[in-house]
Amino acid sequence: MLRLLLILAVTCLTLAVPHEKLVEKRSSAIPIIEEYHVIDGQMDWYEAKAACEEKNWQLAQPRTQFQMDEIMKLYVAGFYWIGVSDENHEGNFTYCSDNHPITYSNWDTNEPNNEHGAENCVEVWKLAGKWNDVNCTVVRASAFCEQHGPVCEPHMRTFDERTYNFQGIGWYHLFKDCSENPTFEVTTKFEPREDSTPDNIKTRTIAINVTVGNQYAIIDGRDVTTGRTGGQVTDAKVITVQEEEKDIKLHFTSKDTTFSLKWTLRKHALDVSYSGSFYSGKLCGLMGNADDDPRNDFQKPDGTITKNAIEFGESWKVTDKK
Ligand SMILES: [Ca+2]
Ligand SMILES: [Ca+2]
Ligand SMILES: [Ca+2]
Repeated sequence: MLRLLLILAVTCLTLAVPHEKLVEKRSSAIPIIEEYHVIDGQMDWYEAKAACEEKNWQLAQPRTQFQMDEIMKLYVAGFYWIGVSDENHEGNFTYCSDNHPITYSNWDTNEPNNEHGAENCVEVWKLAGKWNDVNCTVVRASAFCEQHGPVCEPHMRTFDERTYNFQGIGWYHLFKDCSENPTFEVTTKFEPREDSTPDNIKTRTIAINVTVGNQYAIIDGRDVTTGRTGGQVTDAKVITVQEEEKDIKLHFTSKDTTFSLKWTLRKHALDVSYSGSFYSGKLCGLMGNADDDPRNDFQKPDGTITKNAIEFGESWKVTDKK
């Protein structure tokens, strides 16, 4: 069995290249918004959120004044929910899709005031796009939704060939051993490419860490370090790294399976393939579980499955690594 994955930040033209699978990564911090929509109605915040998600949109989460201005082109009158709340931690407003702290706000005078100690959801209530915190269960507002564009951007693709939009920044578990006695993990660090703009983040891989048992390889750009964290020096070497002119190739073997990574630095492309059967359904991370079923690939570390690509992607963030 041979599987391939490619993290590649390129245009759609590359889609035509045979045998290569694109990995689309899209920012959790600043998603690419294709379009804003209004769903009219008298809803509470949760109903509004569900109404957007029903259409495969999300409650609008304005992250810049430009985005707020775009949203307000749809404003007619009255109240409209947006995807901002401080439900999780009083006073710390976050975006509902990824729980990241808000990077932009447009509070009305004397807001947010958390009136009666129970105002945790945000509505837009004036033509100037001003925000008010209000009780999430108040049934009075329409929904501002945002639609994220898939189109021709680079994308992630799992071992089971599920594509998704995720451009997280920082260290993530690309894939790891989730069998009973796990032995390896592969983490990658993503950062924005030079041609990213605030409204259109495109990330690339800048470093890869592989650990297999007590052996490790750290690839940081062109710098490669391998070693072991104890154990017998006579242990067979299980990670091999080949540095070539255009790419760095890494192989490691666990059980009956050999994993191969090929990182083509200038193309910002990371190819992953494996041959073997032991790890079918026993992998986890951004590349899913490799059981041939793409539907269950958005499994989070706690075992639950989400439909939300950003929630899935962020759940595999390595939080203790800079
Ligand atoms: Ca509050
Ligand atoms: Ca208020
Ligand atoms: Ca799967």
